[in-house]
Amino acid sequence: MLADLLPVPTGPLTIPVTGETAVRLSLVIPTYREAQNIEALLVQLTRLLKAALPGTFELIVVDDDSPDFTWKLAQGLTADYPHLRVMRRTDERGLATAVVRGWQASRGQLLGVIDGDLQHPPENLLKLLAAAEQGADLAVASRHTEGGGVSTWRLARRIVSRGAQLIGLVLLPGVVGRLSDPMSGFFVVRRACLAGKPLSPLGYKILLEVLGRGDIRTIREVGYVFEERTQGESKVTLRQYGEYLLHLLRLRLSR
Ligand SMILES: Nc1nc2c(ncn2[C@@H]2O[C@H](COP(=O)(O)OP(=O)(O)OP(=O)(O)O)[C@@H](O)[C@H]2O)c(=O)[nH]1
Ligand SMILES: [Mg+2]
Repeated sequence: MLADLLPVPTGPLTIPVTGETAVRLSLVIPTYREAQNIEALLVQLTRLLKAALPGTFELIVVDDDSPDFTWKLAQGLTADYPHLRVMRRTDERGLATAVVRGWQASRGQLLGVIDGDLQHPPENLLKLLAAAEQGADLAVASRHTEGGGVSTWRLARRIVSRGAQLIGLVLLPGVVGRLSDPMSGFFVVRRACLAGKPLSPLGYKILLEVLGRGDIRTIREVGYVFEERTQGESKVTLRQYGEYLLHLLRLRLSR
């Protein structure tokens, strides 16, 4: 039988009540029009995590009512995948808030996020988990540390990406300067570092919100290569750059 869709949660991110804490990792996969990728990704993640964390992980797809029915495809797998939960949002949109809603609905001691388009190689998750097990509050997959890279990005995109990081460094040095890849969308964080914090991100960069509002003491970075998309389309437009600047300003004003 298929599982029901998860209701969209409201209220703060809480520490799960005792009994439910058996979930070690809740990994959120934000999706918008990823019908061509979602099944392959869920198959790979399931294989990997069944071996690494048998019975103690959950995958949470948070889809913004994709016209290609990504949410429905994911829901179709729930009969075989009891560790999979699916949320379909219709009243709110945006990558970063999707991640927060997924975490709010989750039960894990560790909270993670990975893109739904296979650009984040799933096997790197094991290195992130190892870093968390060794005590890191936040373990980030980084393109700019040893072993990291951006495959075949054009020069223009590299410059824009680094330029955005520089602006972040000027506006929020204490946040953006804490690691080599503050724009990463692939990381694992201890739930206790975020519980009770007012998370209200804007745009794409959920990691900025985690760094800016969380109680993060130790950070580990793990190098990975950001792969090219082979299926589906990027959703990045100029709008995301504008939202990034507003997000930086909002975080700066809240400090
Ligand atoms: N729920 C939700 N997911 C989104 C939204 N926008 C993007 N995503 C998902 O977030 C992930 C990253 O988005 P992409 O558009 O691939 O952005 P990117 O990987 O940073 O950039 P590219 O290299 O251009 O693909 C993918 O899984 C998208 O489907 C959104 O508004 N809502
Ligand atoms: Mg992508």
